[in-house]
Amino acid sequence: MENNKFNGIRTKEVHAGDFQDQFGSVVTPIYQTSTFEFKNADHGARLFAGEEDGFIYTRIGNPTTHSLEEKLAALEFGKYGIGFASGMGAVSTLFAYFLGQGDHIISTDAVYGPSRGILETYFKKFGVAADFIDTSDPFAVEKAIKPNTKLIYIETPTNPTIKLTDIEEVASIAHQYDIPLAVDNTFSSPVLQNPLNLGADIVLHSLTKFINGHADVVGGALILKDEKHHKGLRKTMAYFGANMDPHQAYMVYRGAKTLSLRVLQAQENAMKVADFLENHPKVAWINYPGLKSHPQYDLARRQMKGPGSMLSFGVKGGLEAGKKLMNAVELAKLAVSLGGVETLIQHPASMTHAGMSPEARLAAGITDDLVRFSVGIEEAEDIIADLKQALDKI
Ligand code: LCS
Repeated sequence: MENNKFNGIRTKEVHAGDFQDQFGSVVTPIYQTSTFEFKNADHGARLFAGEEDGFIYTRIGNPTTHSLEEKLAALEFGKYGIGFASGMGAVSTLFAYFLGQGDHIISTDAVYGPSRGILETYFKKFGVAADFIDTSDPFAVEKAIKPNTKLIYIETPTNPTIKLTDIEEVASIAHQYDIPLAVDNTFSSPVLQNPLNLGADIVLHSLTKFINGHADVVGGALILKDEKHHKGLRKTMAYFGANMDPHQAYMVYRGAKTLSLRVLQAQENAMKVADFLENHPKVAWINYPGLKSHPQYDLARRQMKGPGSMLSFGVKGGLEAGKKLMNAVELAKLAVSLGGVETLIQHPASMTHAGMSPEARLAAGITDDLVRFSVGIEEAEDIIADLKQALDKI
């Protein structure tokens, strides 16, 4: 299907990126091939020179992966998509492409643990400086800009503090200084937030989460409009061998067809779960941008089409009480990752964000009592009944 002809989001989820093969396959097949035969020597040379579109070698590109890339580009209102072996493959390629020795990057303090970890360890080793700040304050972003700042990389809402950054404001500041802005949109998915439409230059997704949605594949993507950066990022991806495998691409391609149905159902459940938790006497606090008590409720309404299905909360009695809760739930699975059809619970300070120093965690608001909850598409009443019986045991 030609992208941009039928524009409804569910239509794009189902059809964007499809192409017609010689057999009339309704579904893009898995092109399980590592390499592609050239018609003749000149054809091969033209493909390598970039003078003609086509496939050369699966580490650089593959038809199944390309279908997914086209679907993602359509969903995020971009021109180009690049698939990766994982979300971290996309993160590391993004940093390697934009940053070199002596450069500086600004990022969100509560960015996904390993996205911060790779800057604090590997990129530091190669002379790249990083500042992790509270990007929910646009003035703090402007203050942190240095002459050698080459990229601003934000996550909104953040994992796991569910704090928002105003994408439009930060994009406008970044562009005043000619700095590209990349946004990790994993927590919202393209259903609820479209950073490119808010001025961002690049969108990043861990496809492992909402877009695939079935907790059976790891994958990542970058989506953008700029042709030069697309070429450069794809080349960097191929150098690193961070490419997506065609079978993996097919799985995500299939999962993405029900993206809105899943995201909206999980969000409806999350509203009910958040209401239940906010009013439960054993719950000390809760972060969910769909609640009026969230300090950025108004920004969430302006910037997002809905508050999503990720929330975090603390139980009275702190970490020990939180551990009891995590051990007592029966329907929710105690596991990292998020955005799948199943409800998951985890403890960031000892799991996803354990790699950060305790001081950095506290500064970013990732307190020891914080429990993260990814609401699935099961019946809301069952998810709530499970939480209730677990809270009763504390
Ligand atoms: N960005 C965000 C916001 C994430 O939550 C994750 C993974 C990544 C990037 C990296 O993607 P991956 O390589 O895993 O596909 N977040 C995880 C989490 O919260 N629990 O387990 C993984």
